Amino acid sequence: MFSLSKSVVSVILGGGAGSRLYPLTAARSKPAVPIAGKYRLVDIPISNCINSSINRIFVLTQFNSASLNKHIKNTYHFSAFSTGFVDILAAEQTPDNPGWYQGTADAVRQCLRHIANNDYEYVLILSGDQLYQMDFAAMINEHRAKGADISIATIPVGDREAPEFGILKSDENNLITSFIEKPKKEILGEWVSDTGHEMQRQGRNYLASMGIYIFNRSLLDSLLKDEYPSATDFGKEIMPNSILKYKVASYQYDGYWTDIGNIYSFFEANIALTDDIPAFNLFDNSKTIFTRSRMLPPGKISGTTLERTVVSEGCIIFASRIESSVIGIRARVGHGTTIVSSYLMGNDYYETLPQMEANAQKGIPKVGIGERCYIKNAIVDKNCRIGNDVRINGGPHLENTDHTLYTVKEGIVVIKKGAILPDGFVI
Ligand code: ADQ
Ligand code: ADP
Repeated sequence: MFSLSKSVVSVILGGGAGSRLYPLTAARSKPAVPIAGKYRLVDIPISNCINSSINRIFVLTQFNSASLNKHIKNTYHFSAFSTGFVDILAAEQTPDNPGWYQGTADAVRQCLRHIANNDYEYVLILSGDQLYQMDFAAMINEHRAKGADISIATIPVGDREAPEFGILKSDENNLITSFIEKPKKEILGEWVSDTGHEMQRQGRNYLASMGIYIFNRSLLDSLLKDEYPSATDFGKEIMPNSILKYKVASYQYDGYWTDIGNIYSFFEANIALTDDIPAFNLFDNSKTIFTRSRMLPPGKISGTTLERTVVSEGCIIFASRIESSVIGIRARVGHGTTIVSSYLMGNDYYETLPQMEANAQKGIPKVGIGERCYIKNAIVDKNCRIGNDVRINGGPHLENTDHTLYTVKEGIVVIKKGAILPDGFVI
């Protein structure tokens, strides 16, 4: 009998150089970037796999960060009666390979010898930087029912987004007939598909690849090793070539899905969690997002008006007002402070009172946000020390810059991990 846990392994592409999420990726690999106050990016695809009964998972990452290892090791434990595991495969030097993964296909090729030690029929390839809750079982069932060689999950997108994605066309049986990676705006007209009445009404006229692929085991082996041994990317090389030779199916998805590969989309996806009914639902019993259980104390909040705010465990908050913001674990916010449309990632530890006193004598602010601050349109990475009367006013009026303490990208101010902003600092 077919069983997902016995027939499928999943490979999560944890990230290339990670430059689009800089400075959040300055000291950690992309899968370890904290999201939604208490999770890490990699928890999203791993949770989708586990919720779909796929429990053999590889995370491919460009560099092996201590925080990613610790997070995976402390979070994903499967019982002795299960075949499940989450293994990190970091790019490694071998005698016949000098260095990093050159792209998505190269990353999978370099890891095949580790993956191939398992028993499986299908490989599910996922991106590590997307926010969505998808049942992969339905996609795999359709792949099998169609007798496809490859399936690509697809979603209708509009004119603005189409040039950022692989765009494809399919026939009446949902088999893909043409594929182009990141088409120029000028030729989009040739790539319009019948996406259905509701999607067309929303102006979503193109079928985009979600970068989620199912490959039959033997085909993936032969594509990467024999047919295209020097291809580096799935989107640029493997997919456009494969549709000419193989049965490649489109699995159309119309739930919430967003790519969070850059600072602006990462910021937007986090702030969207504060909507009254967020498109990405953290409160769904059947689609738990797993993460490390930390045994943190309950949050303590005093004198604060909270509007559409998501607050994680272990916070100590005395602010005046927090609005449309995500407050991460162990965050500390002082009296009189206002925070609007911001994501505070929180802290890794609490300072003791003697540590705070010793630091105060040296003029070093406490970990967290001080008193009477104003923070808007910002991401504050972990363990920052923001003094009193600090003003951070992000928005489109700011130019992109990279300062030692912070970066501005598309109007979003990112305070770097562990940065110390003295009293009265203004951005
Ligand atoms: P992109 O996201 O632009 O397009 P790519 O940069 O190759 O493609 O990244 C895909 C995923 O792989 C991302 O999660 C990325 O972090 C990761 N990745 C990239 N290089 C890697 C490397 N060297 N090692 C490990 N991981 C790596 C792709 C497809 C498009 C599709 C979009 C959907 O090519 O066709 O439309 O995804 O988001
Ligand atoms: P990141 O979340 O930025 O990727 P890590 O997960 O590697 O970082 O670091 C978090 C860990 O570091 C926590 O478990 C915490 O115990 C520890 N840590 C970091 N700084 C301190 C500090 N100053 N005092 C005590 N523990 C710390």
